[in-house]
Order: sequence, then structure tokens, then C-alpha cells
Amino acid sequence: MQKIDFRLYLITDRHLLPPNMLVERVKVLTECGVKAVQLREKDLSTRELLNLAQQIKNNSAKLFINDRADITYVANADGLHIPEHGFPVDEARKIVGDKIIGKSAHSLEAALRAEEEGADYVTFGPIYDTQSKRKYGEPFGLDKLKEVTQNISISVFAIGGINPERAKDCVDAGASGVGVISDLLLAENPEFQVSKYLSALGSL
Ligand code: 3NM
Repeated sequence: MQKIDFRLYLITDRHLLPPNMLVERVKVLTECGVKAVQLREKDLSTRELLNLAQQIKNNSAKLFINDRADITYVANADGLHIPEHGFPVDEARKIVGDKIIGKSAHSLEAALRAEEEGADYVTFGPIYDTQSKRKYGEPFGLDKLKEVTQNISISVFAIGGINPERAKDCVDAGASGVGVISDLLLAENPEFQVSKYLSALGSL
């Protein structure tokens, strides 16, 4: 079991930014104090994704790769993040060994299954309304988050529509931290925004 030593988890979506800005944006955010980054660029070719992973790996933050155990291994990233219906964790370990493995969960049952399979953390959401997940219906809200955090012992990252005030509410509901895309990638003042998160989330 790997120790999760971060509370603020940046997840990427390069389409939110002007072309070719992702590497620079992630660099700035890690310099401002983001300690974990998930490269989630589902539409890139293997070669392009590997190239991006290698560029982002030079930052001080831990690097996770979404859904690609092979890239996690080849780029020697710190961990793999598996979608809910991706590899079972124990199968992914055949490729990534004892690197950190996280899994997305969209129900208590899925979170329990991920824990049972040996995941080191889960993301659970969407907690709040977020454009990218509207097609999946109503967001879960804090009560459902609390139900998950009370029933599993691995770290839970709340995701979906997160901002610094909401991050505090998620931690109060038992989350270890939050997964954030737009509120960090699009922040006008990254330093100020990261600092708001870090003080809302508290130390580990
Ligand atoms: N996964 P933002 S919600 C990638 O519920 C992702 O599993 C979610 O983006 C889940 O911080 C989400 O901009 C999008 O709301 C999060």
C-alpha cells in the first residue's frame, strides 16, 4: 500500500488551454505548490502522450497517467489512474508493480470494489455540477461523498466542480483531498489560487 502524501490533485485537459500551453501551465502550477498531476489526455496517440509525460515528469510533483499502464511504466511515472471500467487493479499491477494506483468511482459499490482490488486511492464524483460530466446526470453532493469516506479506508479525492470553498467542505465530509481540472488550469492567478486550496485543505 502506497502512502498518499498530497491533498491537491491537478488533472489535465489541454483542450481548455491555447494549443501547446499544457506543459508550461503544469510547470507553473507545480512551482506554486501542486504536488500531484494526472495526465488525462485521452485523445492523444501513444507517442504524443509519452512525449507529454516525459516533459511533465521533470516537475517536482508526482506524475500519474490516466488509463495507460504501458505509458506509466515506460515514462516511469509515479502512478496510474484507472477509469472505473478500466483494468482491475491487480491486473494493472502486472505492468506497473508497486507504483501508486488510483481508480475512479461513481458509486459506493465501485469505491468498495476498488479498495478490495488493492487501489491506493479513489476519486469520487462528480460531487458538484461540472460541464464535462453533465451527461451522467445529477452530481452526488456531500452526503454521498460522506457515505463513501465513511465506508472505505483508502484515500478519497472528491472531484467535479471543485473550488477552494468546496474543497474545505469535501475535507469536512471525510475526503483526503480534491481532484481539480478547470479551477486550476484556468486560474488567472495560479499562485493565489493554489494557495487558497492549500489553506482550505490543510496539511496532512
Ligand atoms: N472526473 P472540473 S468529474 C475528470 O466524477 C472528471 O469522476 C469526474 O473537472 C468524476 O474540476 C471530472 O473542471 C471533471 O469540474 C472535473
